[in-house]
Amino acid sequence: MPPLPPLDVDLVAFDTATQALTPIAPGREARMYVCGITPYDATHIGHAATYVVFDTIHRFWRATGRDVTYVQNVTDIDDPLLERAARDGVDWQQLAAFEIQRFRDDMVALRVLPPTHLVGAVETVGDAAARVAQIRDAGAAYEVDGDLYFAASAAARFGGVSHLPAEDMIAISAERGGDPERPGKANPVDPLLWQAPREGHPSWDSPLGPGRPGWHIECATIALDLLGPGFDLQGGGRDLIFPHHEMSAAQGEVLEGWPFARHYVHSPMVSYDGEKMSKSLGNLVFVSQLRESGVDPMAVRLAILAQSYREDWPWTPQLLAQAGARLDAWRDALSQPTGPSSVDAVQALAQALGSDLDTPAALEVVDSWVEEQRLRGGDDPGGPGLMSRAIDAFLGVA
Ligand code: 5CA
Ligand code: ZN
Repeated sequence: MPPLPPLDVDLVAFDTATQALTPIAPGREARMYVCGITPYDATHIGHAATYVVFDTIHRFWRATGRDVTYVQNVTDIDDPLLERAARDGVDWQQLAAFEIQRFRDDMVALRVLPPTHLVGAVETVGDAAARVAQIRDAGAAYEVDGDLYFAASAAARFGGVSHLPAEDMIAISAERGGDPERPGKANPVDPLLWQAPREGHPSWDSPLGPGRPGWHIECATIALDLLGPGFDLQGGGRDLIFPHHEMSAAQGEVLEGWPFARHYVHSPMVSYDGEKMSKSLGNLVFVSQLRESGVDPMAVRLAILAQSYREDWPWTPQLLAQAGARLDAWRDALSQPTGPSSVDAVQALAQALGSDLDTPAALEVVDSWVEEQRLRGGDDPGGPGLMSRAIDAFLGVA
């Protein structure tokens, strides 16, 4: 992070759980958990947009003088990963390792600051098993044909993240990894905590017997073990509100008390060709492909930052063209030896980001300074330098 003068601004953002604008981590320290990739295919613009949103929060905290602990997982064992590896006749661990490296290269190119801890589910199977045992000992688990399920009703605040009616929960869980139809469950939405070994699937030995952890307990375990309960922000795309973040929060409540996270912030879904960009639909624009075709990753980042995190948005080639033109104009203005003073503009930039992470407004603050430089110039020798450092620190644009 390039040095900046002290800026006394807090972050206010929209909390999914309270459905209200809320100050997040106004103290000296911030603890954030963001759900990471399932590494069976390349990073697409939707993933990139999600990690840029949370990187902008990460950068905001660092640029305003906070200590940040940022944890992100990698779902490096999961059914879609095993299916893709089987389809392509490759080892699932090699596929995961390859895609994790490609993801990291994409993030470096987009200047997404690395999390403090990037943790694979495979590395923490033992920890997850210990958490499953703790939930079972608390009386919040039950068995169905050898598999262990979480009794969501054991958490008094269950429902407090998504606020969905029961019938919507059932429908959505069927689409997102759940098994509401399975006979023998206490509640159709209850998720797997520990899955007994399946034919042809990897499994691990544990005090619970052999098997592997369910998806939600993996993230709850990593968040609780590395951040502790009541961490400041649980993040991820909006597609994770239910069941993933609802279930992690409920398991966290049973394990360590409420709240699992103080706040829940969700990034919008990026669509392409009229539908959510997703690996299962195949309507994808990959960051790595754009890079290989010579696109400046900073233009990709600016195209993402030009969108509000509060609304879903469509990716289009025009967005990239507009971002490229903006980038050229900024670089031109910033490469001059002098310019207008940028002290007030940098304050306004921080203010815009603090006010519900208003990245479009933050870009317009820079645009105004750039336009002033183009039309009238200025004689402040520190103007372009301070502006460059603020753009680098807050927006991650070089
Ligand atoms: N491994 C799990 C989280 S523990 C997972 O959802 N992986 S993922 O690879 O499917 O998605 C990685 C991140 O990108 C998640 O935060 C997800 O919410 C987000 N994401 C997925 N598709 C899109 C999209 N089209 N637009 C924006 N964000 C997306
Ligand atoms: Zn997760």
